Amino acid sequence: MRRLAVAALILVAGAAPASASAPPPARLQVAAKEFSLTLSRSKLKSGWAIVELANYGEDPHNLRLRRIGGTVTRSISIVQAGDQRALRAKLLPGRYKLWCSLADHAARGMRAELIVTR
Ligand SMILES: [Cu+2]
Repeated sequence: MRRLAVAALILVAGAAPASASAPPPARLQVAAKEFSLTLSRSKLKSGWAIVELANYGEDPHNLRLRRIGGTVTRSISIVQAGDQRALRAKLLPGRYKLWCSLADHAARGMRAELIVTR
């Protein structure tokens, strides 16, 4: 059993490095201001993605990202005015809702939708 586990590890280690075979992560910038979220693109291909929240406003904002029908909410915590922060996530195909969860920001317009294609 132990020998089998070691053999499996060697197999995994021998696989091509991710950088050689996997495509680079898709990138999405979410520009936040009072009170809107503007996506740099409305569609992404499924797989690894880097989502960056850039705060062009005057107030702090955060970002929540959730696939419609999904159970996981991904987050970027509060970003101060003029700053930015990113998260890395593996996105499944579907429609995603993005919003700022601070106060009533989403209701005032800080929400957007993203389509992730196969
Ligand atoms: Cu906000």
